Amino acid sequence: MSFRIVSVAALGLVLGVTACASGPKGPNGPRPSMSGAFVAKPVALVFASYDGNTDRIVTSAEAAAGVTAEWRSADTNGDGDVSVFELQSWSAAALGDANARPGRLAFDADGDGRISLIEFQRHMTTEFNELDKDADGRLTRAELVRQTQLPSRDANGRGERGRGERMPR
Ligand SMILES: [Ca+2]
Ligand SMILES: [Ca+2]
Ligand SMILES: [Ca+2]
Repeated sequence: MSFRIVSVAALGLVLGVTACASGPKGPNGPRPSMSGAFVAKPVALVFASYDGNTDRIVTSAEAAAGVTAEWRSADTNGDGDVSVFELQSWSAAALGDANARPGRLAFDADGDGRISLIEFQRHMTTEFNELDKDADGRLTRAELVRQTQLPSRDANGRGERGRGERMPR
């Protein structure tokens, strides 16, 4: 098992570009890629749990049902809103840490300190669409995990390349 959970911030920056730049189509690709660890955003784990028919693919319908049930379970006192306190408990249980992202700022669009069902659905839809790279309305496991690239090998601390591999013209 070489899975490692890392923060959303780290993922978003490092990965989007490299996935496009180096596809699996390389003609000489027998060498296994040792370039980095496989990682999953915490919210990807949540979506994976919505796979109702266990075919390892989460459809938008499964996600919609899962998100609604998720919000209901987060509203532990049943008052029709998820408070900041309730959200923290939910984050700790569902995302693995009370401070994991997405957090309150992402969910609470109107800033009233409560997460309505609509707000929860809207942001989770955004997360779904970000994960759904081919935009086919289904999340495959390949879309839920990513492989990181190691920083460059030179020991000079110049390891933060990888984002600007493609120079703008
Ligand atoms: Ca509540
Ligand atoms: Ca709100
Ligand atoms: Ca997809």
